[in-house]
Amino acid sequence: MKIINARLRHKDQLYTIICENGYFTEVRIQTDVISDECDIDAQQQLLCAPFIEPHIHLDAVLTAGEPRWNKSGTLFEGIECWAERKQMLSESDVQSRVLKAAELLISNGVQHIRTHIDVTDPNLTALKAIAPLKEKLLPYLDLQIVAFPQEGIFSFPKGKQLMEQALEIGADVVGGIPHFEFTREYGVDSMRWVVELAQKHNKLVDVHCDEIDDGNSRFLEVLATAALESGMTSKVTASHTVAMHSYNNAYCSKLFRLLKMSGINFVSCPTENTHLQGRFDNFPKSRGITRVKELRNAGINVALAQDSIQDPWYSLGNGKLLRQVDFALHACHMMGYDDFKVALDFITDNGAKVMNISDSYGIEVGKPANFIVLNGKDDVEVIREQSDVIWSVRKGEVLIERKPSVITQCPKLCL
Ligand code: 17E
Ligand code: FE2
Repeated sequence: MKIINARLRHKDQLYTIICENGYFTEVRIQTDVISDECDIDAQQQLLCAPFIEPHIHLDAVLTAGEPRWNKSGTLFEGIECWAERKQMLSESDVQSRVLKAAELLISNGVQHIRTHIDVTDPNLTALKAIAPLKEKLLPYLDLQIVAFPQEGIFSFPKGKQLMEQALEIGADVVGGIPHFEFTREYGVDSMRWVVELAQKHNKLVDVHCDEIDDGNSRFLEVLATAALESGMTSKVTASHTVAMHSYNNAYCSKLFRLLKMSGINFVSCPTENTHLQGRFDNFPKSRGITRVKELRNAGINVALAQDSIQDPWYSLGNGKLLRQVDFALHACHMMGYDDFKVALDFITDNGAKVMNISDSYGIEVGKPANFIVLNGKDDVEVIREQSDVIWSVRKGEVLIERKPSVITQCPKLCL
């Protein structure tokens, strides 16, 4: 496959790119625009590595309103609604919804997904339905599965056994939810247990950590310490961490030293948590987003994610990661030109670090020929215009191709 006139991130020149047998074999600078024979003429638009969705609950997609709507808009009512919907799961119900969501994500340029699957179910119905889809979806995307204990590990009957069973069935990542455990002690113990379990089975860790507007929810320090002392470091991710929004600055300043030393990653879900958090506040209401800008400026890896596609927690999920970037830039005061220039890192390279796939991710000779072409020339234009994905190519094969929308009538006002 030959691609011409491609613009790469942070580069001034145009490029010709050759892929053979599913890998990039040449990434060559052009001196000018060319019109050679080719498979894709990128027409001077941005070609970059595929988008990454590093945090989504695929078991719950497309269930909003079933069997009832989350009226309070809180995380906790969402968990109650889901506990009722969970009783109704079957293999075909789960698989058909997951495949619909996967199509939506693929059509929006995503090729790598980390999904949290609830394992607080004695039958593990969702996990058993989704584990075989990893193989089926491989031509289109890579799927990492987190064994996610939605109702707790220490606070749910046979919680530990279910987590262990989930790893046997095919989970790649060990999850946790310390702020939802019955007691602080359970939460602390669960963090140590999760890291030990992951080490024992050579798995990654991704914890829903401190997803609560309680400035006293401090399980992040326990997780980061376990990551540091176990040597698991960047194999560990802390998701949500919204309590950090409510931490006092003196504590947060001390905490950041540990976070840097630990090497752990962060995932923030800005639209979801702005919707779910602040629900117990009077005015002013907290935004419920972790300190994305401050973490990034401290050199800590932060990726952005959607969390939900039309589920009991959030009903407007649409598979478009550019929306998350747009939202985070606004809500986290990242509106400087320097912020814009690297904005796509949040849904590309940073997500790859979370998923521990950086070695095989990116536009470089020798790496798998996975890429997207966007209808915009750089990070700034793509974010501002919320550009469409024009092509998505995987292992040198076209997955999607889209015609950019064309205006057929518009008043001419220019001089
Ligand atoms: N479960 C949870 O604990 N938190 C969330 N944000 C979602 C599910 C979507
Ligand atoms: Fe989540």
